[in-house]
Amino acid sequence: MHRFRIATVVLSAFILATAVAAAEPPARLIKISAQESLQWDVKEITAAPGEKLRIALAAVGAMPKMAMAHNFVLLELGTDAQAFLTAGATMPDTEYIAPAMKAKVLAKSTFAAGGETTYVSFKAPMKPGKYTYLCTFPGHAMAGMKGTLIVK
Ligand SMILES: [Cu+2]
Repeated sequence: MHRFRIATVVLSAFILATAVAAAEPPARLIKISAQESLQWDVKEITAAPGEKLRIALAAVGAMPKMAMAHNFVLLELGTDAQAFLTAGATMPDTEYIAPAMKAKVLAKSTFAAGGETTYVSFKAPMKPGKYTYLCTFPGHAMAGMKGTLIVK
């Protein structure tokens, strides 16, 4: 009898844990299309603090990775985007992100090229504000591959 009660308690706890896990909302999927014209079609994302987001960045086109690749990098609030890009411009081995600037990166995807899609999941920062996201491939952000994540 006693053993049965323990089993019931364990089972109840398991059911409760499962229910809590199921109640957690899934990440909101945001699709961004990266064109060879160096433009993104999503230049503004609005999210709640801590909201789970999943970016799907599609590299439209057929150019080789060396010549044309795109990533999604979200920068810490108040980061000087130009200084960040300049520091990493000659560093392809670290995805054009200078090691000294690593602390400024809140989230980043790998590079995608030639029709590939790259994904990155993260939680929106808790602090409200306007966060810059951009592609670190040299020249791309300044041409138009950047946008703003508005947390409010
Ligand atoms: Cu790019």
